[in-house]
Amino acid sequence: MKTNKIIAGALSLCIMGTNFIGLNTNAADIAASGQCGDNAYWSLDSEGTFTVTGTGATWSWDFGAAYIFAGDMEIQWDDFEPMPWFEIRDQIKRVVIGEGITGLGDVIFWDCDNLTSVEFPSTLTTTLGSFECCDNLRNIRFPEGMEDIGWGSFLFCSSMSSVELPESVSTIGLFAFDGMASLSRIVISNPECTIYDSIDTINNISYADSEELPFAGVIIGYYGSTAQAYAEKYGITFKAIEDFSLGDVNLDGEVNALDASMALTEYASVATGKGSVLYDYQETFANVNGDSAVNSLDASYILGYYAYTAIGGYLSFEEYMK
Ligand SMILES: [Ca+2]
Ligand SMILES: [Ca+2]
Repeated sequence: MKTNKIIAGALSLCIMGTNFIGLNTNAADIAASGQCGDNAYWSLDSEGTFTVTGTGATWSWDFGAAYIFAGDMEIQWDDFEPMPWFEIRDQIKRVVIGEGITGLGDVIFWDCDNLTSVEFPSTLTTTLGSFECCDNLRNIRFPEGMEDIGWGSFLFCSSMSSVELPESVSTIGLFAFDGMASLSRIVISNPECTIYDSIDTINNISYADSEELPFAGVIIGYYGSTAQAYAEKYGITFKAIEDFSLGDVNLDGEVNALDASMALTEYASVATGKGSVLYDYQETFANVNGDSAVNSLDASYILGYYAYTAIGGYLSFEEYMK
């Protein structure tokens, strides 16, 4: 029951939004900074970029007893200890987590409604309730060392339509992707990922709605995976990674210029020393000629196949390549 109350509280607090503390800061030019972990520090610049630097995990904050119970709008403030930037959170537009940071704590970016993009470092392994109620957060790229998407990590992130998880993600906690109204697909590329066994682990709505409907989108994973078992248990549409066409780098069911552009971006990023921007499973779809690298040749084959199918070509990509 405790988790139910917490979720009810989180939802109600989302709805209450910025009026909830009655604050109206008009401080666009103020840069603020401080400590947010034993060895972690934060700063917010006048452009709205919030940066975390240092090493290790950030601290967690919580709303203690500051829950607004469904049907009972009383707030108990005694234990309310939000993150230090709580009152200026609407100024945060972009979050950059620096190399060396390994974990993001609970409700660290709670209800940052103007936050649209987040950059994670290669060192990050865990999140925990970190982005609850971020209504405009859209695209997240997880580092390939990401391991644990903890409890409520993206709860009520209502604008995020697609989530792709690298093979390194080994656990997805309760409510991690719950209440995500726009979510239409999630790719879980670790066949043995431990997915918390609840209909509310991945869902468009939350238990707070009266009906326990399953996630209305698609779960994409490998045959025989825990992702397939989870989808089947809760009546969610499942698509197998094995069934997508070679060249369909973003696994959207079509091979087109977007896929070619992803292959080219990968080539440019690797060639300039910035590292891979594709997950391992995406590279297998991008490296269409099966050599050692994703490069401009693959992009041109993808474009060629796109043109071929556009005029009615029906061979598979593999057959086309012969
Ligand atoms: Ca595609
Ligand atoms: Ca290649």
